[in-house]
Amino acid sequence: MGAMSLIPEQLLAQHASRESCWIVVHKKVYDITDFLDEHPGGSKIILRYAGKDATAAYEPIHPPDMISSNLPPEKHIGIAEPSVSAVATLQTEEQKKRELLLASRPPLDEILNLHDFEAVARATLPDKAWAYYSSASDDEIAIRENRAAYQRVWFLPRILRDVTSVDWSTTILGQRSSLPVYISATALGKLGHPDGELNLTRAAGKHGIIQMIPTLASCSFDEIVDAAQPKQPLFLQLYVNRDREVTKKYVQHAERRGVSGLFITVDAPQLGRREKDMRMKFVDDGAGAKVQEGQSDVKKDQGIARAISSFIDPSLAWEDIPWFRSITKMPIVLKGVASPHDAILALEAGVQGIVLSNHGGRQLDNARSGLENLVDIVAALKTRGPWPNPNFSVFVDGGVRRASDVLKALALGASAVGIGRGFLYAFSSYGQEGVEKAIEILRDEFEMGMRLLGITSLKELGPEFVDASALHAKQAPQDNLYSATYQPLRLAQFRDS
Ligand code: 173
Repeated sequence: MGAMSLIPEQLLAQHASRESCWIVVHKKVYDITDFLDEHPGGSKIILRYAGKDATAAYEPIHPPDMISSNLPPEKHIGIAEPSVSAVATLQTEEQKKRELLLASRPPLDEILNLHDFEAVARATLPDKAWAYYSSASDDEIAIRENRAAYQRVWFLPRILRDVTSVDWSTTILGQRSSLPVYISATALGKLGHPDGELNLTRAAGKHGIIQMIPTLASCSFDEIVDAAQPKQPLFLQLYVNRDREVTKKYVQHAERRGVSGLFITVDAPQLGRREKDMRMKFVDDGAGAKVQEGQSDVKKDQGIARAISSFIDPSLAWEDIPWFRSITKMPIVLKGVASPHDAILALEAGVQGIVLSNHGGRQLDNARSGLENLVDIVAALKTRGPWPNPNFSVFVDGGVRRASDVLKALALGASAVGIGRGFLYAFSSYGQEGVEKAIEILRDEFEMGMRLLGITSLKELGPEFVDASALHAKQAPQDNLYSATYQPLRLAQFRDS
């Protein structure tokens, strides 16, 4: 059959089994029978779409050209008759429910802070998307501590300084930014909104802030860069492939397209266990019942992220850093540093910066917050040369919801701060407009925060503006799973009379 054959519904229906499995993606028909057992998400999920249009399920979690460029040409069967996709565009019950919820969401001008976006996202996102975005690892102690850490830092504002005009703009790795905030990489944007990461690109371009493009975006790298304005600065987050040629091509392509910073993720040699995400998979597939039937399929309980992360190279090591230096002139930043020892190694390795992060609490649980680590890491860096060091930036992410959080991190030595989920929830709830609103809210908060601190420029910030003496005095968030099963001891009992 030639690549342009028109495939009718009846023919597709004859290839709807494990023995012969055709699926439709973006109107094209593919024979994926031989690939079923290699699918990182398991064969079962594909078989659900055997002989049908799988576009809606495929789209959020695969780059657009993944199937067409990886499947050999002889498996490209043809084009589906229009009637096939028409059936697929009928709304599912979940989509209908979501649309109703979206119709009654608060109007944007009633959204006052980044928490509001999170509340709307929680109420309106499909369960699977919310589980994937919101989940963190193990007992979710680290994600909650990220937030709590900011509340243990207190301000020491100055008074009677002329704060008529206040400027919260800065430069990040040499690029202008209207806020000391960048959009941190988060994967799979189309789970939240049909335009996915492009919502971020467009809003960032309009308001002069910098987006870090995720390796595992739903939109392709080029779609994102094409959506940017001329000269709009962009960074790239990198998951390093086991096949270094793939990584080299990707990085050099990004540099040619004008990306101005490479953030190599170094805290994810294996993905953390995000149990909200994993449990969603059980519910969805009825996998519990399968286990009782004695079938085992190692892939079924992994959750979305684990299923698509098998390409990430766990052998990545300090010895690889010179290679990255040799393939690109972009500034290199290591994302996911926690220890002062590693901060010093990074400085000595000649990279241009580090992100103090526990990956939004999604990797090692109980890994300390970036904010708390900032204090110790700045102290360690000060022993190794001038501070602030114009050639070595320290960024922080995790738990940031307000400009006051950012001001605390800057006072303690951060160059800028990353926000991931905050912007993700903004576009999941309101698309590009939501992201723009989030940026405007932060801008208002910066204006007020700086005036009340008594500063007119971010350069004036320093440790004297905060009391961080309680920062190390952690009280771990509640261990909820343990609490739910713990049976309290009982005291001596009186006899029944
Ligand atoms: O935090 C994540 O979910 C993440 O970084 C990731 C990694 C691999 C695949 C998808 C997401």
